[in-house]
Amino acid sequence: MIIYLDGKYLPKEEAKVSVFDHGLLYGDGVFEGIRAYNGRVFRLKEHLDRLYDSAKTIDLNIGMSKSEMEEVVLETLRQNELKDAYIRLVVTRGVGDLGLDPRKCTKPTIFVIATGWGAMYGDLYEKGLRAITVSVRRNPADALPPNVKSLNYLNNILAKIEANYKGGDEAIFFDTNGYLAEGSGDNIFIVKNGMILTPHTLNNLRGITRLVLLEIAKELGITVKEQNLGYFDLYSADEVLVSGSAAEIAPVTLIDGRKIGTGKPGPFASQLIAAFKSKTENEGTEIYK
Ligand code: PXG
Repeated sequence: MIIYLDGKYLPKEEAKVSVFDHGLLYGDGVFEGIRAYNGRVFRLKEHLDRLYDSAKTIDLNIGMSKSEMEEVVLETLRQNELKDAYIRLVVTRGVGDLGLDPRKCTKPTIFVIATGWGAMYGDLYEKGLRAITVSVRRNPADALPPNVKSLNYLNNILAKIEANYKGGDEAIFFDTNGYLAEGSGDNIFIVKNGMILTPHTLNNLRGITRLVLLEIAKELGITVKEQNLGYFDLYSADEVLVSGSAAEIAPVTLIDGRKIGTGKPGPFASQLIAAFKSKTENEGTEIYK
């Protein structure tokens, strides 16, 4: 495995970062999780735009243009001879001292890992996920905006731990106002009376897969409403779905022990998953031109 690290393509064993890196010491940095399918990187531009917007929000200067970064991602895939891959692109504040002052970090650390990774939820795409609504709330937008894809994932990890203990495959977050927010690593959708309902994006990550799902819904002529949602909408849904670059599109069939709809993945899930598969197989930035 070859890793890109700060201008070099290195064997995995040699790709090491400092213990003084603020990405490690404080979770100070940003990242993207991207997939490549069939020799193409899916929605690369969107991922790069979000990476740079996240960095801008935390006042982190990546010091490399988006087109240079695009080439680094593609070259990492080529170095590893990958056609289908999961790509982790990380930019940290860089090496500093033991104080948290980011001004001490003069150069960001940039690395890209590319590896083969199949379906995250295995056979649950056919069976459906068991989800748990967790007591831990999504970070409020006026504290750490969930729109920033930061290296500080403790909020999400606390949610995942709670879901794990309660027998769930995924956690479902509400925000501090009691509105439905998202999963620990995916966005959430409710199907009700033939419509797709999903929260606005102030209390969740602006998922790239979320936008793809909304695009597919439009192409299929399905009405989508972005609105505040609560427990009522979740428990009484006909279908519930989650979306993410890692998770792709997955049906949720059990929430807090209650069956959603029939308790089996529904027709919207299968239709959206099929359309998503066709898009991922046919669209994206070519790796080997
Ligand atoms: N919400 C959160 C909190 C996320 O972390 C999404 C939504 C979906 O966004 P995209 O743009 O991917 O559709 C994410 C992304 C993992 C893993 O290993 C999860 C994500 C990213 C990378 C890895 O579980 N979630």
